[in-house]
Amino acid sequence: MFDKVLIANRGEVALRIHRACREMGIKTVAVHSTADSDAMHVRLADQAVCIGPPPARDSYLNKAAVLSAATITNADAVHPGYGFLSENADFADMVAEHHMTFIGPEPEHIRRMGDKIAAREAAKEAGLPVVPGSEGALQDEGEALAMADEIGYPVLLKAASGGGGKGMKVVRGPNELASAYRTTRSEAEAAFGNPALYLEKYLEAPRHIEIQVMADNYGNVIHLGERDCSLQRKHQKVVEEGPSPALNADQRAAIGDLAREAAASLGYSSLGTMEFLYEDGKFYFIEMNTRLQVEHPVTEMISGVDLVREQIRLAAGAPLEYGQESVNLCGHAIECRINAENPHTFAPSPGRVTEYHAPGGLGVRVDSALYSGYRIPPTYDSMIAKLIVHGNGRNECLMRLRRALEEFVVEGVQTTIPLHMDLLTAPDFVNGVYDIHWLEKYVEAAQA
Ligand code: MV4
Repeated sequence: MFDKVLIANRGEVALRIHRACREMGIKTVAVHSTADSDAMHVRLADQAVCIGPPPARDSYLNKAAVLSAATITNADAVHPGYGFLSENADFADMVAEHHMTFIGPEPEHIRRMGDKIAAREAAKEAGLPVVPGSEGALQDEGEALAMADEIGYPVLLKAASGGGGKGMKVVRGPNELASAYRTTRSEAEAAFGNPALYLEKYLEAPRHIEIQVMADNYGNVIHLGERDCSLQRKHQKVVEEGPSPALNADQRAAIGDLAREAAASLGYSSLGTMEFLYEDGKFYFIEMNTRLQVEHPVTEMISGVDLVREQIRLAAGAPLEYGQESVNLCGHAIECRINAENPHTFAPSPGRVTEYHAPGGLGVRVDSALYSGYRIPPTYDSMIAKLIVHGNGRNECLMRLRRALEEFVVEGVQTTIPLHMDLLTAPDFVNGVYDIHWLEKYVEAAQA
């Protein structure tokens, strides 16, 4: 096992990784920008190295600075967390070249899944259902037109290097296609340096359901059920839950087995998440994430598995300690992402947290790096806490969420806690009846 892990991240996930390391007897190194000298992850780690000025590209995204910090502190592994360098295959290569272990999958798997066209082809080959669409990159407008004609409108043009909602355009008829093709292509070129596009049938009102998989270096793979992440706004998830209110036990087992078999046939190792759209009882693979995800606590609460611990063990070459038959999903979990933002306009609200009190009690978990007196820098993501509740069923979770949100005190900045309180009064949310567009419409209606 590793003796010392460098945590190449900040905020609540840096703390989450530190906690797993501590429980495993692994020493930790924090890295931080000059904006984060007083951050909780810096205070708790065994060692800390300042790696640059506030802008992420000069600090948390600075590969050479992170690698230097790992080298001078004698770390034997690097955990990238999520965001930043977590899905950067070149960085994973560099970590290996420096005789350290990247805590994640092989760089080739990161690279393959980062190219959404290659990911789609890989998923297809691995036996996963994909959305009807093009094969490989589109050659020109003519091919796009012919393909759209074949699968039927509406279609969605997607950039090979996109993901997270960037580089996509819905096309509702043939007259719109040529100009959409040209603008999406030049936007993709400008944003990602890769103009390649593909095309899929556009699903109008699906749910976003993702499967957590875990694979070792010896071909063993298990899945830990699904998370329903349909409640999102501008491609930012707001609430995630598991199990999905839309699935029954048979559907859950079927898609879980498919994801597991696909990961095995890909030769994948480490934690991974397969993202699907779900509409009219059918699943369609869209992307695979090769990192630890923000919403991983939902799975941890219903499975009892410490995903970060397992991710570290797998990277160290340890085998999975049990098979699928030992996975026992229990109860229900819901996560609310709490951002330092105006709860109506979503304008960022950085600044000093004058008072902080986190809720507790049975079935309540708070993942946050906040403390009373902490100054939230304006430079980074506005998520400041995740409130996760676990209960015997969905209704118990909703009751627990309401009382935990009532207990939560964050003074000095605005937060999205009131939005989560409001959501608990929305019948569609309470009944679990929502698709990927529901929250956006709900927020718009509230603003009108
Ligand atoms: C889609 C889709 C409908 N049809 N693909 C958005 C981000 C990227 N990960 C894939 N996305 C979508 N792909 C087809 N063929 C709708 C979306 C989409 C979406 C997906 C998941 C969660 C939220 C979303 C919000 C808008 C659009």
